[in-house]
Amino acid sequence: MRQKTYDILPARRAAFAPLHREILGPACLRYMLVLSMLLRLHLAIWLCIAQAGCAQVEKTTLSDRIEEDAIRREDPVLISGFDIEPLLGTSPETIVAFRYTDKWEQIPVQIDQRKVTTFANLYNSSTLSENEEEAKSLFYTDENSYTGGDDDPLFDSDDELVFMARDAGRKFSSLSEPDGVRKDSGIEIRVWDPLRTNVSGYVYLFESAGALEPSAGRSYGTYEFMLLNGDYLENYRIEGGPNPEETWYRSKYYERRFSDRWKTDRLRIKKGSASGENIIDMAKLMFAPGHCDRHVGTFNSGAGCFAANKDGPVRSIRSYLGANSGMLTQRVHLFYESREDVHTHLRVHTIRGAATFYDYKTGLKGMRYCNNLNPECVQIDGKDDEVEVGIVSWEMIEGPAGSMLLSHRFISPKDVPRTSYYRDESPALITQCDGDESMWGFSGIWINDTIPNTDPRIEGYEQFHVVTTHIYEGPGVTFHSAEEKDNIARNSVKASIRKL
Ligand SMILES: [Ca+2]
Ligand SMILES: [Ca+2]
Ligand SMILES: [Ca+2]
Ligand SMILES: [Ca+2]
Repeated sequence: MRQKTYDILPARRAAFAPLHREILGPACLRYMLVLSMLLRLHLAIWLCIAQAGCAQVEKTTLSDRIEEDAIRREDPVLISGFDIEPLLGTSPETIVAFRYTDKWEQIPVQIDQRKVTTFANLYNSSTLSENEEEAKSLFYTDENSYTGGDDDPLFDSDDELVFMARDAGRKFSSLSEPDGVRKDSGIEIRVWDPLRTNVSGYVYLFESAGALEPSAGRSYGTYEFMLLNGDYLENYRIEGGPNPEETWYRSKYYERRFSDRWKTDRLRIKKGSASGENIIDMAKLMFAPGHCDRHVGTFNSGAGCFAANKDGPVRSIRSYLGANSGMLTQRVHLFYESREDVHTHLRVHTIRGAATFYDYKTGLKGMRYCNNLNPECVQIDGKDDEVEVGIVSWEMIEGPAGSMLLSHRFISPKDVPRTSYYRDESPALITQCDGDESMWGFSGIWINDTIPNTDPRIEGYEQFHVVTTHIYEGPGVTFHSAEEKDNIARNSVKASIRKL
């Protein structure tokens, strides 16, 4: 809108110019110049009002801006209890959220309770070796796993509150609080984009007076944890699988299937004009390509457990452990409507390397692969390509079945010696540990060097935590846009709070 205002004025000025010089005399010219300036000023003001351009520029909120350029639509705002002190001690079922536009609108908010507990507890004890008593971590709680519920059922400092950035509204400028909330319970959360510090949005948290639900009657996705052998607590084979599943996360924009703890073998993108075909053969893990002593299949047949499975209105959670001798090695999937954050916590004795790959669906047509080192995307067609390897920060596949951007972030340690890997070969010339016999755009991160001890049960361990943010889009995401999305994934939305 603002751009339009600027475009129109010079055009008007040009149209007046010949009139000034050629038709009119000097006195009349001065008069006309003043008149024309006044007219211009008037026109500018009029355009501002008519297009609601000027008055709203100052007031533009994060959510307005998001509507305009579709940025930050995917992103959550995460706040731990520690940072919302006034809310501590409130029952999570009574915390509700609103945005203010010209009226109050309820938005979905979710509280995920967490607690510090031992790994032995998650494994229902006895299966771990002796030193495990000291080994603890912070986990999302789940009544349907051995993690159990939170020791403090109220909102406490290690619990996490989440809502979507795009649900933010304007700064509240009304005298009345929303209906159905407890008086004077309001908290203002200002959210802003660290990449555009002049743009803010606001979300208001209240305690429900009784009738309002945190979900606001909406849900951005559905997670159905389905074990084929029956309920987890009674039937899960913790000491060794297989533990077949038919578990799905589904949202408006994508769906992913798990058929065992570490095995995810269906992924469909439904955003934009994406065809909705399954794009993956499997997500794969191993020490190194072609080395099958440890891989997804052996992880699933070894000991393991779930810390949490949760279907929530804002996001869903799948958290599990157990990768052979890395019994404490953990993966957490946080599913949002068009984004998925996959956290890997390696907790194992010194190992000779580790690799995480996607192998795409054999025969899937028209898809291309690129990453930050390879701006010229290559065709995924079962015929090998020239691809430069090195430290990649992001990767993308794009085509008729949609786009998936993978933004990799090493949280701890920051610098892990590593390289990337790409192979497009059908049939494959090296052993496939899992999945079919082709490497169809097989690609990802390969730590091709010794990783020192990361097991907290062994003295002198190092933390190892890596996150891969998956952004799901329709076909046609460009290299430039992928770079931008990667940058966004690295700069999460910020929040600050104020008691009303
Ligand atoms: Ca807690
Ligand atoms: Ca709690
Ligand atoms: Ca190729
Ligand atoms: Ca394959």
